[in-house]
Amino acid sequence: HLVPLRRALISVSDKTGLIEFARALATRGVELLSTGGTALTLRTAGLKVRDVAEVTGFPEMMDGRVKTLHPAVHGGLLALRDDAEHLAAMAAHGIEPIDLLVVNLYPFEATVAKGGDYADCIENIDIGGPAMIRAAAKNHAFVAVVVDVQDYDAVLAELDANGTQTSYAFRQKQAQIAYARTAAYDAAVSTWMAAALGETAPRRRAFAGELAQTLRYGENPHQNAAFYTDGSARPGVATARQWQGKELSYNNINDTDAAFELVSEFAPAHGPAVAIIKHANPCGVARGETLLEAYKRAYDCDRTSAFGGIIALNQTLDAATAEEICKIFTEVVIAPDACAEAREIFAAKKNLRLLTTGALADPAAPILGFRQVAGGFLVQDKDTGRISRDDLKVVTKRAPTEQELADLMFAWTVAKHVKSNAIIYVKDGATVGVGAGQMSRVDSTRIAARKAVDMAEALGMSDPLTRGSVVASDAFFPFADGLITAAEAGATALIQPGGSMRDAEVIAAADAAGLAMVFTGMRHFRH
Ligand code: 93A
Repeated sequence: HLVPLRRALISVSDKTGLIEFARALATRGVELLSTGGTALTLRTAGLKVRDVAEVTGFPEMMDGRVKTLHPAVHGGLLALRDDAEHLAAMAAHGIEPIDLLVVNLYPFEATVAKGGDYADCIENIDIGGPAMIRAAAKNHAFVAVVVDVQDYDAVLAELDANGTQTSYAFRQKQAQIAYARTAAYDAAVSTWMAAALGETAPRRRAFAGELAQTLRYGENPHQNAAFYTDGSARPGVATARQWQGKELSYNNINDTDAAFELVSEFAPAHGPAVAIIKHANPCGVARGETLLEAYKRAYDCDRTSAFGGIIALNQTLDAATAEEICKIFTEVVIAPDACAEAREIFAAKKNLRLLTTGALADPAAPILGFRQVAGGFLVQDKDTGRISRDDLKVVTKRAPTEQELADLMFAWTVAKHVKSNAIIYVKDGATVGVGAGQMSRVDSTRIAARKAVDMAEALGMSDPLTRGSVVASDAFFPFADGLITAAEAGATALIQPGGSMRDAEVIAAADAAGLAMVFTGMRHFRH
């Protein structure tokens, strides 16, 4: 049913668009009530406004911690207008109905994001605002609530469509949005406190994000989808600047994240690195003397799959690499930065999306990972596990050579970013075969080797690049068959966690084939 809008309480920290909106309400005959700063802004603009302090009979006190927490306010928001007892209580206590509540909260998230100290963040936890929002939203049978500057125009449109009244459908929709806001707000406070406590274990946490973008569709066109950001400052797809190209799709965002998280493992100090991603798995990762060389080598791992892929670079995109990338169809390129010349080269490719992040992500920084199951979420720490050469245990008669060791470490780093069962062949700092997401480890080993043979044929080489390569396996080989397949493909050294019941058998097979093998003691499942 329609409810006339006679009185509005406006209490906003973000004063964007406030004066125009309040004036539009006043013009429509709406009486304005406001808290200190908001009232001051409105009065300065020449608008007539009543102070909440006048309504409550109490001054704002305790640094503003107590300004609207009063029955005169909450009664006005919560009273049922068709309930005789409620109406009697209003009359007895001089409580006036409030028909519209406009609140945006103390900028808690922004205070955290800009590195506010503990006391600063605490002071920016809004209490009165959420209390009023929740009260107004509960009473949406009679009260409309607005928590976002973006919704001001919708309120005015609603009033104009209904003769300065609000419809039930409108109030209900606004109430739903209001609870999303207070839930996200409290989740941000809890998340910040967990961090302040140094708690990394995902216990008793609330999760919420802010809607960043409604997506055209989800993984498939018949699925609705949206992108929510959690307000963290981690460089990546959520915080990147998009220079050109169409809006990112659901799959683009997912793949771009996988690409950038992988390439962020390679510190620029150790030279350029490039990762090409398809369907969230790398189809080529390489280092090079130059970025161009790294890109070409990554591309040569699996040219077929690289078509329509997503490319991540660990340093500023230069013109030469941009030229080379333009030779085939690519969906997205993400890098810490892109030089002006490179951006100009890309400008000719209207559909290519270019994202810059300002920096690489810190692979060691603790963050949470989520997965949905029917009826709940699985939450875990992101896999930040890393090993150094000192952690490796040589288990074969032959120890890896220096070159093999370097490649084993590279392969192991890539393996962490490949869906299990993951098998990665690497030669001279470039993947030459990736086997991903198979239900059996030996199949991943075979597929990667088979693809290397195909690539060799395509490149006109007599031998597949797996000859003289090393192999990483994200989890232990349960049997010797996978290792034997790798050896047949030409691998000379292996890296794997170890820990199988049949380790002795696998080690014996490695020794028989003259392979060097190291155990990491750490597993990198990724499902
Ligand atoms: O400190 S509070 O939690 N105590 C309150 O009673 C209260 N009422 C409204 N903060 C409170 N507010 C918040 O003040 C609003 O949510 C809004 O963000 C802000 C507006 O203050 P001003 O009008 O003085 O700029």
